[in-house]
Amino acid sequence: MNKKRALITGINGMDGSHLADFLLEKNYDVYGLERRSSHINRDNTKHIQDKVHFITGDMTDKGSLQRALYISNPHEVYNLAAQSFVGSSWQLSEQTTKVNSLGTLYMLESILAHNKEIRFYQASTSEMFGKVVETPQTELTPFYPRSPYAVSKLYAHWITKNFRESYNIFACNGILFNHESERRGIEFVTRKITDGVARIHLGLQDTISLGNLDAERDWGYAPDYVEAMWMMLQQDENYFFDNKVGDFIVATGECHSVRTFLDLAFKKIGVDNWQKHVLKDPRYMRPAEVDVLKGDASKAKEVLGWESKTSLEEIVSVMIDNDINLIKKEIK
Ligand code: F7E
Repeated sequence: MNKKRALITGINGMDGSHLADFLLEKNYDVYGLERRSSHINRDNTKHIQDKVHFITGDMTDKGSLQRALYISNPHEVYNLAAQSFVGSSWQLSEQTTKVNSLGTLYMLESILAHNKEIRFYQASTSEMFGKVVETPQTELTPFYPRSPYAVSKLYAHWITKNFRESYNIFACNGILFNHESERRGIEFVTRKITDGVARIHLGLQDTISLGNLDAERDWGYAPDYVEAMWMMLQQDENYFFDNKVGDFIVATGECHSVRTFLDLAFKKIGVDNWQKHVLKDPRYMRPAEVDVLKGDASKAKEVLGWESKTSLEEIVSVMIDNDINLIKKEIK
């Protein structure tokens, strides 16, 4: 049987690289869209560099998306490329909107023109629930975005749904709650903490500067979550169109504060009283905050058979071990 082909945008990001690992394991031909730059960052994909077909492109350049579809001729497209850091979306609101909203529209239009049979996954986000109107959040909970990032993703969510309903294409929105791994970018709070705690453990620094410690998130493990993305696109076609099962919450159903994350991280290096190591820095506070998110992934469990497998303790532990090793190599 011919191998299945998948095109992943944002291949070098945390999710893109975990999904590439997962699809290679499943014997897919994996194509990855990456932006041109004088220093391409393939830290997350260097272990699979020889297996992935990299294509230069940009979500804001429709011609490059058409070209990527022509080269890869995929069965499945996973749209993971984004300006994904909420904190920067106030400073970069236009770029955030171009990449996240228009980029998704360009990809959908390109798919329609290339081959309507392509199955499309859109990386939607729990940030769309923002100032939540009910807890836990389900696929039916109304949205209330609280950042330019969340607003841009809301457009992408609805245009994906609209293209599905208008053109009958197999398109899914995965509404993923926060998910982390050792490949997370250093600007996100979990990795910032595990990197900082690792440096404190190794005697390289004394403190970590953070913003709002009371924010609560539903944190899962990225490798578990990329499996849910894939499962969404494997649904039976008749079932998919008859039952309109396009959008799925992917979450653990548990929610913890940044403070609890700090507890777990410092406990891992044997420190109980971490308060003296954490400084509150107003630079990391956001103009509008999302206080608490908690997802109900019952539909994903029922329809896809998906469930989160990794506990927050395990995630923290893997991330800290990884950071300690990386830093040790860095200072050798
Ligand atoms: O912030 C608070 C911050 O930047 C989490 C992205 O993947 O998940 C992610 O978005 C919380 C916020 O992630 C610092 O205010 C405190 O309440 O790790 P984060 P995020 O904004 O939740 C969603 C689902 C996405 O879709 C996004 O793409 O932690 N916080 N102190 C801090 N956050 C950061 N970054 N840095 C701090 O110093």
